[in-house]
Amino acid sequence: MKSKILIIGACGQIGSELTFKLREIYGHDNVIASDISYSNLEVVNSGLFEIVDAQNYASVKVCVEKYNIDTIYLMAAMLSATGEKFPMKAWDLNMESLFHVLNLARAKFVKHIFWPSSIAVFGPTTPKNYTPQYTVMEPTTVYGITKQVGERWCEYYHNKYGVDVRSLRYPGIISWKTLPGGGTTDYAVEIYHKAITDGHYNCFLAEDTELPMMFMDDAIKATVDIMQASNDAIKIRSSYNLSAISFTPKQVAESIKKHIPDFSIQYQPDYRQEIANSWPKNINDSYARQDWKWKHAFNLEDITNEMLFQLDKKYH
Ligand code: AKB
Repeated sequence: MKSKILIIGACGQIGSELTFKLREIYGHDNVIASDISYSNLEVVNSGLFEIVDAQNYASVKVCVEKYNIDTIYLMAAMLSATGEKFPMKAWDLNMESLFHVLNLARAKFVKHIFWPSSIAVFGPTTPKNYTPQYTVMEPTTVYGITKQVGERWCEYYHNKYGVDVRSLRYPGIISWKTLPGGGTTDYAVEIYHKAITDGHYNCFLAEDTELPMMFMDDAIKATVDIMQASNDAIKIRSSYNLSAISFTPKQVAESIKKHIPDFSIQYQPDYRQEIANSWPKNINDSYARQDWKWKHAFNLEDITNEMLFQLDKKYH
C-alpha cells in the first residue's frame, strides 16, 4: 500500500520544499499540503491542499481521515525571534500542534511522524564547539524550550506507546524559493536577496557570530533519509544532531563579494544577537552519520553560487 502523507505548515520555508520533494518521491496525489492560510500560492496551486489548524485536534483529524493519512510531517512552528515577542503564542502553537499529532499516532490514526527540532534546544551553558548529542541543554528562548520539551515528549511517546516519531535538530536553513520567517538565522537568507536587489545588507548579527547552517537541499535530503531509514536504524527518538557547515556573517559577505565585488554590509546587532550568542557554533552529528548514514553535500561556496544564480533569475 502506498504511503499517504500530510504536511502541516506546507506554506513555510521548509514545508514548501518538502511538499515538492515528497510529491516527486511518493506521487503527486499521495502528498497533501496543508496550512492555516493560503499564504504560499505556489504550494496552494501545486496540488492537493487543505486548510488545517495545527492547534485544533479536530481540524487535523478530519484531514487525516479524509485522505487516510499514515504519515504526518509537522512543519508548523513559531521560530526563535518571533517567539521572544509572543512567548505564550509560541508555547501554545509549538506544543499543542505536537501533542495533536502524537496523540493521533497514539490512537493509531497515523503511523509515522516527522517533527523538526532545532539547535535552539542548546543554551549558553552548552559547549559551543562540536556540540555533542548528549550534553547540557538549558535553552534561554521560548522556542528552544518548546523544542527541548517536545523532544522529551517524542521520546516518551515512542517508549510508552510505540509511536514512530523521528526528529532532527535543524541548524539555520538557507534557501531561495520561500523566505524563512521569524528566525535568528534568517540573516543568512536575507543577505543573498539584498545582495541581488540592493547590493547592500544591514545585518542584525555581529560580523563574527558563527552559527551552524545548512542548504535546503541537504535539509530536505536529511528529512527524507531519516524517514526512509528502517525502524531499527533509528536509535534516537528525541532528536538527532544534524550538521553541515558553520560560518559567520563576515564569511558569507566575503563569499558574496567574490561574485558581486561592490557588495557592502553593515553590522547592526539587535535583540537577535543575544539569541545567537546562546547557540552552538558547530555541531557534532556523528550519531546521524553512523545510524542512518547522513552526509551533507553543500559547503558555503556551493550555497553562494546557487543562491546568487537562482535569485538573479528570480529578480531579473
Ligand atoms: C531560528 O533561527 O529560529 C531557526 C532555527 C535555528 O531553528 N532557523
